Amino acid sequence: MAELAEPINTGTKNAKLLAWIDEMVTLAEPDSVYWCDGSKDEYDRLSALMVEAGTLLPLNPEKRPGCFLARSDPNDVARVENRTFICSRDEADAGPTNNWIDPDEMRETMRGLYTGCMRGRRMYVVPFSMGPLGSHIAHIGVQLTDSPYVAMSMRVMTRMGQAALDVLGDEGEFVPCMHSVGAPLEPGQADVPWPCNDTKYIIQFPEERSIWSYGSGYGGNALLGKKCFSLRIASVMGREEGWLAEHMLILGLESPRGEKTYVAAAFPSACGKTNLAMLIPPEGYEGWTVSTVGDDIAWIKPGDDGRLYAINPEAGYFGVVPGTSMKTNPNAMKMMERDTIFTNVALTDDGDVWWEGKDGATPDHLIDWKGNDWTPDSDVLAAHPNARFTCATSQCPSADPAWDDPNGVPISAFVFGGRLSNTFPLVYEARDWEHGVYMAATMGSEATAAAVDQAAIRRDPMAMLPFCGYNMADYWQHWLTIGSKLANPPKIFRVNWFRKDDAGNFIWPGFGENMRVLEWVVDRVNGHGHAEETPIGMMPSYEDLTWTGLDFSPASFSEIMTVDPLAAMQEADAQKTLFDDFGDRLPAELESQRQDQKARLT
Ligand code: TSX
Ligand code: MN
Repeated sequence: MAELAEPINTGTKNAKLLAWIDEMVTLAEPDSVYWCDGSKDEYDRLSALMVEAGTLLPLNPEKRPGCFLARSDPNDVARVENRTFICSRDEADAGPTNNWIDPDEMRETMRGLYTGCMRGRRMYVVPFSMGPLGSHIAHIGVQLTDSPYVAMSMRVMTRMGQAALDVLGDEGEFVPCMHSVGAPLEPGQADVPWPCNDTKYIIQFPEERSIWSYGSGYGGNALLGKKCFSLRIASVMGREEGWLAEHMLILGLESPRGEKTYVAAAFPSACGKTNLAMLIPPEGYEGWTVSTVGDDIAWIKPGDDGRLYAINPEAGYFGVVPGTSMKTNPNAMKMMERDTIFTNVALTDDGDVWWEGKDGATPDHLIDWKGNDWTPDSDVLAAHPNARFTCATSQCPSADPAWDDPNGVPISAFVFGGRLSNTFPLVYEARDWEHGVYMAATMGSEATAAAVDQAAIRRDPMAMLPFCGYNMADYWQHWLTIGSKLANPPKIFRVNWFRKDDAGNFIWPGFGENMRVLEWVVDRVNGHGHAEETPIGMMPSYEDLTWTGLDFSPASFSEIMTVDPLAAMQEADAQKTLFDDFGDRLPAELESQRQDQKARLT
């Protein structure tokens, strides 16, 4: 076996960290402990180790230099929301939209599962910074894990290693993140390429700001800096400290006049967030530049000037691969040409990767994500629909110059979107901050695939349903409070790229053409865009958008923008069910916004 040198700590005297590691080592009984320094050399040694173990397959260095393919256990392919718990002392603090178990009971359960869980394995100590090193918006975490795949991925996804320990210092605070795949090895027992356990728990303790994860090595279950820390725990920190942790992409829009505007946008899953974050403007927008700060998470803090400043706490992308092509996201395609970890895509005969939706012809033969032979006649998908690429932010061709700026970027607009076949228009603007919070709180999306027409709308307030670490009603109040304190709050918009005509076809061409909507958003926030007041909010007329290079008629615009007052009233009525779930914790402002909306529709 390839060996990792220097498995001992030389990096910190932080007493709280050392005591916690001692406690976890005693509990989990790993064979050895390795402190990650975050170097490229260490990354290379970790990958060599995993190639030997069969966890990683090196791809053809001519086709995909520096790239690897990992195939997960077929039962460990996505986040497990029904195994995810917010363990606050009081159940009401987790709220009706989160799973809850008493924290003492949960700690007992987890201690039981963790006992001896790392036997026969090495524990990696993974210090990391969420956010630019030393940024006043950033925070430090330390993950303990028995998965080298996780340690390696954390180097891509975060600022990981000695540099994070240096920021932590001997007295600094960190979020402890305990992780085990839950697959101890008996002496002499052979390992498997993707160890995991059928029993899975993803636990957040909001009061002590800690994370305990067990049984999964995949994505948000295991890369604990991402959803667990940067959204669930950080949302709690943000409420206590007066900032926002949001499930948002951040993009920069520079006009031909050199005016730069930053927008943060929240969408539920399967709406193409990464594609929007890396959008390439269409024909007619030659003088414009769209740049990417982040594609998934934003930490947003009020600045001294009464504006909001955002950082992307992550340092890498963990993006869905299937559906990505030169048409949907050329920047992502370029980004994953090298130094990328692919998980659960298909393997071509010449050592490259393939997935459904990739450009070009479908190969005659592949090895599918489960490791089986595959041909176009096979009745299974070659790549898992949730197959991912793990790749450094610095490799993104559209990376914004300020993506690593510790001060963050000023946010001028919040955009909230969903996948909605009818009723909801292409774009509209909130009347004011409170109205915008109401619009965002009631947003929703249709489940993908499955039912074709009348797909059920799943409410997903601010796209935070699976990610808010406390009572969603308190979170809405926090949004209202933040806005009320801002001298210059961002404008709030809703968009819907997914409206369909009577024949069931998408009306809007989507992708790069979304730039036309973003230009109107930029115009509005910079004070030179026109809008009409309507019962649901401020809306553009046909002439308010630029149509150069696109054949989109006023009739089509009318079809995608028209809101049937009866359907809008039904929607406002349906929102009551959502609000009622929160009882008297619902901010009165939101019910009053709903009533005002109904009154305007009457
Ligand atoms: O990502 C998407 N975006 C945002 C892009 C910047 N997708 C893919 C969603 C699944 C992840 C979209 N799909 C978008 C969109 O704006 N719009 C649609 C719907 C659509 C799909 C295909 C076409 C038009 C609209 N037309 C043709 O392919 C020719
Ligand atoms: Mn996400």
